[in-house]
Amino acid sequence: MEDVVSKSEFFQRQDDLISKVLPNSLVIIPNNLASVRSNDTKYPYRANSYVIYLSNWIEQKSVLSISNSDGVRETTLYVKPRETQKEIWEGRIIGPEGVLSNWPVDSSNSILDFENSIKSRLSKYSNLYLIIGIDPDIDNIIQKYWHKEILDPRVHLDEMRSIKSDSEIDLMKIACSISSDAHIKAMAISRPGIGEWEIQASIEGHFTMCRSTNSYNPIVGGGDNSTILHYSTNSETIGGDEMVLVDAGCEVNGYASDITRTWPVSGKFTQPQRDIYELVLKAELAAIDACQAGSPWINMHKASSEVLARGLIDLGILNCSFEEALGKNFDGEYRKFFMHGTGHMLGLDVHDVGGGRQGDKPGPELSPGMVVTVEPGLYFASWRNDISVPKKYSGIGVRIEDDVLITEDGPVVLTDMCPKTIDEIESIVGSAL
Ligand SMILES: [Mn+2]
Repeated sequence: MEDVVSKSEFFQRQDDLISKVLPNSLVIIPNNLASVRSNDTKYPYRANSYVIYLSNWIEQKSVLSISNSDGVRETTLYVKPRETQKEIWEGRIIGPEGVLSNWPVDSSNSILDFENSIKSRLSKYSNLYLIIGIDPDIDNIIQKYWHKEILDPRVHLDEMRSIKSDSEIDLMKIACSISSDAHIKAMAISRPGIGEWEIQASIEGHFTMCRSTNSYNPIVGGGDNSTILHYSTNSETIGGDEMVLVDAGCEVNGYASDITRTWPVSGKFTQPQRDIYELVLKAELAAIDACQAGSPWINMHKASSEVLARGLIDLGILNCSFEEALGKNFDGEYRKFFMHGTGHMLGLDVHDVGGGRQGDKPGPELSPGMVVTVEPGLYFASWRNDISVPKKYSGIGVRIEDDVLITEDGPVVLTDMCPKTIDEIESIVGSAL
C-alpha cells in the first residue's frame, strides 16, 4: 500500500475512536483469517476493513488494540515476528520492529505474545470492546480472561467510516476512474458471440494493469443471465441480439468502486431493449438527483421506484393503478421486476457500513462526505412462471449503477466518465474490433 493517507490521519482516527468509547477502555480488533482454497493453497488475502481504517495494516495473523486510559491513547499492533525460514517461503515479514518505525502505532508486539500480553493488560481496564467472530482463537483467549460484558466498537467505527475524508475520496476517485476505463474497454471488445468470461478477463486484466484488484466477484451476465442478481459463473456465450449486464469494480488501497453497465453486444439496441434501458436510466438519473445532503436515505429509492412503477404501466408490463404498482411501502407490483435496493454505502467494503434500510430502521440521513451507489434495475427472467410480461421483454435484464459523493452542493457522480447514454454506448461497443 502506498502512503496515500497520512500517518497523522490514522492517529486522528484512533483519537476519534478514543473520544467515543468509555473512559478506561481497551479496544481489540483481530485481523481477518486467510481462507483456504485447496490443501495448502489460500485465496488472496484481504485484511479486515476496520484494521485498514485504523492502522493501514494489511498483513495476516495480526491484532490491533487501542486503549483509552483516561483519554490517553495507546495503539498496539500484534504482528508476526521475523522468521528467516518462513520468509524464504512466504515473503518478507515486517515484524514488530518494522511496524514501530513505519506504521501509525504507539507500540508493537509479537502475535506469539498476544495471550500473555493481553492477560495482564485486561486487568487494567474497566471496559472491553472487541469485534467478535473475526478470529475464534482470539475470541477464546479474550473470553478466558474477561468475564464481564464485551462491547462492540463498530457502533462508533461505522459512524466514523460513513463520512469519508478528502484522502479517502481521492482513493475512491482513482478506483472509480480505473473501473470506468475497464467498462469502456469491455464495451469496445464486445461482439456477437463473445464469451462472458472474455469480458470478465478484459475487466480483470485492466484492474491488474492498474495495480488494483476486484472489490467483489465481477458479474458478467448475457441474455437471461443478466436477470440473475448475483450471477458470477460468467461461463456462457452471448448471442448477437442479446445484452450483457456487467457489474464490476476495483479496489485501490482497500477502497472500492462499484459500477454496472448494460449494453447490446451487437452495438445496437433493439426497440424493446431500448424501452427498458431508457426507463432504467431515467430512474437512475432521478435517484441521483435525490442524493441531496440532508435528505432521508429512502428518498433515492422513492425517486427510482416512482419512475419505474410509472414506466412499467406505460410499457404495458403492469396492468394496474400507479398506487398498486408502487405499493404503500415500495412493495407493490413493480417489486416483481426490481427486487433490490436502489443503493448502498461504498467505502472500504463494497457494501460499506452505516447505510441502507435495515429491517424497520429507515437508514441514515445523507450527509456530505458519504459515498453511495445508485443502481436501479429491471429484470424479466424468461424462465419465471410467476410473472407474465409481453414476449418482447422476456429475457431482458438492465441495471445501471454509479458511485455518488454527497456534498453540500449536490450529488457528484464519481463514475461519470463511464458512458451510459444509448448514443454513447452504441458508438463504443465493438469499436476496438
Ligand atoms: Mn452495488
